[in-house]
Amino acid sequence: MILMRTVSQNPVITSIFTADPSAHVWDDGRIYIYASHDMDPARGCDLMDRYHVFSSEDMLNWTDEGEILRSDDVSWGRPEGGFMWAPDCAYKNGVYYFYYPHPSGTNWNDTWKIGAATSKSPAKDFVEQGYIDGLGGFAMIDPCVFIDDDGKAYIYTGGGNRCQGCELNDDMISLKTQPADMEGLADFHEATWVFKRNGIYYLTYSDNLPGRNRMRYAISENPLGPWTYKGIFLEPTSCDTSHGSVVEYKGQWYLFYHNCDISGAGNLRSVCIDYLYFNGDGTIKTVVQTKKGGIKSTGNPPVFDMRKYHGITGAYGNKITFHKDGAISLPLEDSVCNYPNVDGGNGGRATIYINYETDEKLAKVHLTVNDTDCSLLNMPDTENCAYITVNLHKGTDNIINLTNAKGNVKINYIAVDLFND
Ligand code: FUB
Repeated sequence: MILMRTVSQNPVITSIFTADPSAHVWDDGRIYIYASHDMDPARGCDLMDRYHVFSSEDMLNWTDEGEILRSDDVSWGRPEGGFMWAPDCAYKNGVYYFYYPHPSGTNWNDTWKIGAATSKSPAKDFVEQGYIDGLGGFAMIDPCVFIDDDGKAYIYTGGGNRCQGCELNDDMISLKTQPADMEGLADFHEATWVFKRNGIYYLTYSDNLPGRNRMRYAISENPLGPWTYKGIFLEPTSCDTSHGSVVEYKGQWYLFYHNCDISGAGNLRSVCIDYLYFNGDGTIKTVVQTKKGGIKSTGNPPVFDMRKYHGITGAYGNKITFHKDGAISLPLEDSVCNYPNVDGGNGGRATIYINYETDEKLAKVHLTVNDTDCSLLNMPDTENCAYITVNLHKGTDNIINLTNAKGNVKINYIAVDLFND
């Protein structure tokens, strides 16, 4: 059975750790999440290194669109990599602009810049375009780009108790005005998000409550303020950081945020979604954080065209148990399961679904594809399928390799769904 949700649950994405969700609805009618990726094991937020994008039509089932950028791709980035923090994406005149904070030097805290990458597609083929001159410096992280009804684009950054905003030029990667402090925010920490509803501009952000950041908001009649503080709308989650985006999709408003429910660890976070409601006067009601059934389906679940593979390996002898039905048990750390000869079609993106059983609360398996590291995959006992989108070669010589990283786990089979890129 491949992962298919008919009832919503939080966290939404369980197979890898994702944080800082920026959600956008694009012209293809789908909703996309641009998230940062907490690398497991974590070292603070230092090792965060790559961005995956997720999309959906029904809000319950999320396609992993694959990785769009990692620190190795950033020509001007710090030599040690990591620190690919909360991103955002914007669309203008046929181009998608992906914005991300990243330090340019070893001394990361003093060298933050806001990078930009562009593509003609919402979730693939992004090409790095350098960083935006005039932004950045100490703690100026968490870019948010808002495009107003008149087509004017604004960029906001902020961290370390300071939030700034300014207008972008039409090229979307240079500044039209000087960054100015956003006035009127109470207890601003980071995680700026700007949206507009009924002619009112909203600026949401996380506050400084020690170890348990909440989300607050302010409103204005202008995209660059001054702002009028309005209150807290997300109480603490299971996480010390808080970061979210507010989006309308098919007539309903949602809050995308993250918590630590899967890991129990502050730097291994997971994206969640809940309804967001407004009062008659435009103020925001406190978001109710749900575990199951909090939101309803808004459309069709995805259609799969799977090729199914059973594991073939012998290299690790008695560390692996083979089952008559083709399943393989990976009972020890370092036991390995190989899937050679996986058909990659014409080559390109493919989602690998791994059907498993485990009694562990949170088993973990390390995935490599053709010797490329593709992260640790979470296998919580509340699920039976983990999935991730990777790149396969053209033809049938792809090798998928699973190494047990934590806990006993039985791999029933993997299934591969090729994108029609
Ligand atoms: O994910 C790294 C950092 O943690 C983000 O940039 C902040 O907003 C906080 O969520």
